[in-house]
Amino acid sequence: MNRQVLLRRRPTGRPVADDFEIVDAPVPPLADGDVLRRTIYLSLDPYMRGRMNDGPSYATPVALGHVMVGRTVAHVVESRHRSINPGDFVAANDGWQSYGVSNGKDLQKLDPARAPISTALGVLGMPGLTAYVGLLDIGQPKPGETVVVSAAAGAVGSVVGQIARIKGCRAVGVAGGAAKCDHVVRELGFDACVDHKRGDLKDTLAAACPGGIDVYFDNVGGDVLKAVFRLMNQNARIPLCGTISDYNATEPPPGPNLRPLLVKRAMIKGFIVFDHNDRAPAFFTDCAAWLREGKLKYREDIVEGIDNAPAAFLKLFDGGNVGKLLVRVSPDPTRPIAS
Ligand code: NAP
Ligand code: FER
Repeated sequence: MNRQVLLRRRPTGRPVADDFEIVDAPVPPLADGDVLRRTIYLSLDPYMRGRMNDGPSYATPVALGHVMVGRTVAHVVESRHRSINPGDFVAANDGWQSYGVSNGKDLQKLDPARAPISTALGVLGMPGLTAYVGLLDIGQPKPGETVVVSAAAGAVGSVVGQIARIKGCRAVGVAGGAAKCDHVVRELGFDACVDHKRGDLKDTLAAACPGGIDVYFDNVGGDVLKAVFRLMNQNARIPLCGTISDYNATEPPPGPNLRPLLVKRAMIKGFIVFDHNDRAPAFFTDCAAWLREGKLKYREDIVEGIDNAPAAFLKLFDGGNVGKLLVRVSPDPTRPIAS
């Protein structure tokens, strides 16, 4: 049977368990050319919150009663496709379910010898590419500049700060709690990390950025963005990647004063990773090399079992995850669980 997590109801504010429904459906039969795969990892990402809403939006909402969307890493169990074979590992877009079937056009083959297959959802996947294009193409960091990134211990932010260091910048993270900040500095090698839960962000951020801020890679919006504005240098760049602090808001949050953008001739630019697929080859070459050389580290937060996906999803909004949030839907044959 195919266990699926469906969108049962559109959430108001923070999603709750009753917004989802867990069902068992039959695995669909294969037509000629089709590929059946078992999900190993499901990626949980903040954009999924937007897909749960109705109304005008950037992307088609998940229809009520349908499987929640999401990118997956899977093991091919049966294939009627010419070049995809049982035993192959693939990245797919099967969503929150334990099996997927398609004609294979949407599948990307993975080589477990090249990198752990789970990295196709994180450091070598969409979040990694987001960090790469947002920082390098939009942020345009120069050696010696100060780069600040929020959600610094997360999937995107952790890569942003490490690439900033590789490019000769001072990397300053903003993260929730002392343990995360410690991880960001000690394990990921940032120069400093400021705890946004301490409440004195204006002062702590200023102390961590004595030369001001040249690039702010914004993952959260809200109060962190407000604190950054005061510290911007002339011609600062702000790649606007996400505003997770308001994804569960029920009314529009009060906006910051934008005047410092004018005074500092700063540039703020929104971007969406899907418009930058032309950069995927360069991203993959660079990040795979940095991983092999030990210059790029990553952490994964792996939750066991698809039934736990709805509760795990909320970690993104509570700051409960360190690193890329994944659900292990079935065992990973390339990486047996240590017990
Ligand atoms: P993530 O950072 O792994 O997880 C989300 C983190 O956001 C949480 O762990 C939490 O960390 C932080 N957070 C949540 N609520 C917050 C708040 N109110 N104030 C400050 N921090 C808060 O997630 P991710 O997948 O890497 O995504 C990060 C951001 O990038 C999101 O905004 C996402 O929408 C965006 N994104 C955009 C694109 C694009 O194409 N533009 C692509 C991918 C991702 P703390 O504990 O540190 O607070
Ligand atoms: C995200 C937040 C916003 C994201 C994408 C968007 C992929 C916007 C997408 C669009 O407008 O098409 O986390 O991740």
